This record gives sequence, C-alpha cells and structure tokens, in this order.
Amino acid sequence: MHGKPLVYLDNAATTQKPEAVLKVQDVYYRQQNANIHRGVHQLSEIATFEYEKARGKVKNFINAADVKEVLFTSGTTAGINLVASSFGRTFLKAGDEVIISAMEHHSNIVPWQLICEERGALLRVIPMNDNGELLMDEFERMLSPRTKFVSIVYISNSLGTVNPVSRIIAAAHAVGAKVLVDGAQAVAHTKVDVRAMDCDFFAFSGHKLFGPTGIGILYGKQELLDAMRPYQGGGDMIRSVTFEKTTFNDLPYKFEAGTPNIVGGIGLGAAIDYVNTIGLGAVSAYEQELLAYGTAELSAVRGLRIIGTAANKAGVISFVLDHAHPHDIGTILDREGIAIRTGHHCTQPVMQRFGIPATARASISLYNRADEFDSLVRGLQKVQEIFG
Ligand code: C6P
Repeated sequence: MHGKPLVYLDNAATTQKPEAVLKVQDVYYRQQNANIHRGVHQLSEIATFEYEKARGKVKNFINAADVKEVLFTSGTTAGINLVASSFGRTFLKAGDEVIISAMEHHSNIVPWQLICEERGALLRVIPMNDNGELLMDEFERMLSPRTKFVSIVYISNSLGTVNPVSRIIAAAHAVGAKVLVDGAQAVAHTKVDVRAMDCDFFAFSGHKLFGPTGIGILYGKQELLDAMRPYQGGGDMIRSVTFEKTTFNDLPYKFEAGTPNIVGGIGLGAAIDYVNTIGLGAVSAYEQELLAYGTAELSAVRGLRIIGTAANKAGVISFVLDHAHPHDIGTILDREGIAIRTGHHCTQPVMQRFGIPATARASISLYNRADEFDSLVRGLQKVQEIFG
C-alpha cells in the first residue's frame, strides 16, 4: 500500500481470506452452480449438498444440538434484526423490558429500539466503568419478571472487552428472560459452545471469520424458533400457499426466505475448516500474547491513551493520541501501509461514555505478528512529528 508492505490491523472490520475459501467459491461457480432445494436435476442436488454440508460444519463449530437451529443469514446485523423483529412480534408486549449494554454495536441497539417502540416495551442499558467493564451488580438489580430479553455483545468491537456472557445468561434465565449473544467479534478469537453457554440465540458474520461477506449465522434454540413468527415471507420458507392461508416450512428453512447466498455458505464452511485446522485454542493463546505485546508497545507512546482497559480483553486496542484526531492518525498511518480503523466503530454511545469523538483502533488476527506493532509505533511517531 503506497509502496509499503501492508500491515493489516483492521481485522475487527473484516478478515483477509485464506486460499481454501477462495478455491471453494471458484469451484462452486465453475462446477456446482445451481439453485438449491428446488431442482430435481443433479447439479441442484450437488449445490444443495454442498450448502447443507456447510451448515453441518457450522453446527459442529458452535456445538448446536441440531442443524435446524443453524440459520443462514447475511450477517450479524441480519441475525439480530431477525430476532428483534420475530421474537419481539411474537412475545413482547407493553410494559415488558429489554436489556442491552452500554457497549453495544449499533446493530444491537437500533433493532431493539425499533421493536420496543412498536410493542410499547422499555429498553434498558447496563452501564460500564471507566475500564469498559459492565457493572454486573447494576445489571443484576435491573432484572425482574418484566425482563423479557437480554441482548449482549460477547466481545466489544470498540473496547475489546470480553463480557461474562455465561453469568449474564444464567442471571437472565433466572427471571425467565431469553438471551441473544452478539458473537461478531468472538468467533475468530475464542471457542464458542452455544450449549455450554446456554444462550438462546447467537449471531455472527462469516466475513470476520475468514469467510466471504454477505453470509452469517443465527443460532437459535429450536423451541423458540418453532414458536416465533417468520421474519420474511417468500420462496423456500413455506410448505403450502393459497390466497387464503400459508403454512410454513420446517426449521431452519422457515427463516430462510428466497434464494440464499449459496456460495457464501460454502465459503463459510471452508473458513471453518481452516480455523479448525489451526485450532481456536492455539489462536486464542497466540493472540493474547500479541495483545499483551501491542498493549505494552502502544502504552509506551508519549501522549497515547488506550480506551478499553478491561481485565479480560481480546482482539482490539482502541486509543487516542494527544493533539491528533483519530482520522488524521488513520490517514498518516495509511501512507505507511498500515491499515487501522478510525471513527466511532458503530458504537457512538461508547464514544459518548468516554467523552471522545472517535478512537483509532488496531485489531488483530491470527496472521498478525509482533513486528507489525513495531511498525505501528513507528507510524505513530511520524504522526507526532507532524502534530507535535
Ligand atoms: N463491526 C467493526 O469494524 P455485520 O456488519 O453485520 O457483519 O456486523 C455487525 C456487527 C455487530 N456486532 C459487533 C460487535 C460488530 O463488531 C459488528 C461489525 C465492524 O467493528 C464493522 S462496523
């Protein structure tokens, strides 16, 4: 980039794609391309087989009980909107409460605002401390029989905080509330076991897990998905249609209206194979070392303040620098070949909480190296030469 070797530290936005993911997509379009679940011809059977095989890989990857609980979506955002809309329209009523946290991505705020407004429910927010850790006592005090839903981010994209999701889920279940975990930033960094966690829903995006864009997963417990209204109507989600009455297809198809992103699903399957070959245990251990190294290096930069200093962190180092706006930092680093993200990271309430307009954010993946943080620090020294 700009004649320099790329230092890619924007993995929370999206990850780079391994050869194996590119290969299966190429093979699909050259040799297997057909619509799925519809054709009696062999090509359609092959495409259907490959797509459903990928669903099976996702099921094993997150340890769902059944493929019926694994819905293909276009990404985390679509998964959360599906739950807010469909669970909300089925179960939420006036006076109910939905709880989210102060560090949610906009895609885990706005869908809940919309449905709460529609149903006359109240949206409540778990506050956090100056390190970017949720105030769990406050959360536990908020819970009551009115609480119908808790929707919480597993790993914050702007702070890096790893939230105690198992504790949150157990406390919510104790008052009869259901829980969605936004796993967008979790799946590439830590082993996810939806049954051990006991979440009711879990959403993530393929593109943050080395897969293609436009594909994602919503896990949901079967009894809840069975009870929920469909989200969208169209092909594949029906059993029979007349002008008087429509009956719906079985799970997972009830929530998969229309021709899906077939190649995306197959690509996500290949991405999961790739991650499994390396092992998330090894990934997590390596990334924790990298995070510690990067945190120490950046902390030593004059005038730099890290935003998000939770005891339990993963993947992300957000920071501000005296005298330089994050956008200027990002632009100068870009000239050095260093890709980071700057801005509010779709978490404006986090910026408001810390009284800052934006941060610069370095986010890591398994292919990053310690020396890339050395390059980042040299880049920041250039920023300081310019801004004093
Ligand atoms: N965060 C980031 O740079 P989609 O866009 O649907 O793939 O993912 C949305 C989303 C939901 N929750 C969390 C915690 C996220 O981090 C994201 C995406 C990117 O931080 C793009 S804004």
